Amino acid sequence: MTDTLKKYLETNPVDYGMILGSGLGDVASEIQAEQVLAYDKIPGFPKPTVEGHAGQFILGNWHGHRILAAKGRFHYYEGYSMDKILAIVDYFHAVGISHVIVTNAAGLMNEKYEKGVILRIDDFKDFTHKALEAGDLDLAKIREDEKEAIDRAVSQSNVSIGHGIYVWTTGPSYESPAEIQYFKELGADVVGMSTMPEVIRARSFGMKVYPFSCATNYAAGIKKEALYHEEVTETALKVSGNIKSLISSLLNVLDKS
Ligand code: 6GU
Repeated sequence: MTDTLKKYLETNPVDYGMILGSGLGDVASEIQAEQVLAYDKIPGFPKPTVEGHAGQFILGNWHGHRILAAKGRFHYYEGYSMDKILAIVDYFHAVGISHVIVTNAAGLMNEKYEKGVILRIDDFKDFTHKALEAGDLDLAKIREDEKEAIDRAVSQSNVSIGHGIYVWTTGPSYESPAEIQYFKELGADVVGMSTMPEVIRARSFGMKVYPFSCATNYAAGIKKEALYHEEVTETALKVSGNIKSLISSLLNVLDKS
């Protein structure tokens, strides 16, 4: 089997890549598709096993900007090796993408914010002890030019966002209230099961990275109510309009820089 998308991209190159997290697949509806390719049509590509992760690349036009979106990603808790977890970023690199927008659904710990907030991820904490396999941990921290581009995009959009530190855990289970209390004391703002290795690998390739969390639910013990899995997709869907606006203005800013 040959990879027709990669061949097509050799003659029709694309600058922007985007990874859509749990429940955020709807964000891709903003793209006028030029090509859609299921991951299982790509030789050697892993298959997502998680509900809410479609497992396809969508190449197309986002309000005048060409972009390759990955709908569905690979997680450590699915049993994948780091090579498989990084298959999407490695693919972006192989087809010459230079800027990557990375999104995820995460649990909120910082009570300064409310459920549904979008956060710019400024740095990561690795509680899996696997991140080094993706690259040097100092690549996790956002670069000044990336931060400036995001802030300019926010000021030109109708969306307000926060910023913070993301803790990467292996999953698949959520944390105990005591673990969340500990993460809070360490200065973390959101917790999730993805993104950190992708960001490190992308920066190690020299790509510009724009990482965002959508805080779809409060982490354990933050509020009296228990968390439930459907909350992730419910909130992600509500916030997807804001994410679309933010991405549109970020692409406008990046095109001009
Ligand atoms: Cl509370 N924890 C983790 N590890 N990942 C999440 C989450 C919580 N909420 C959404 N993703």
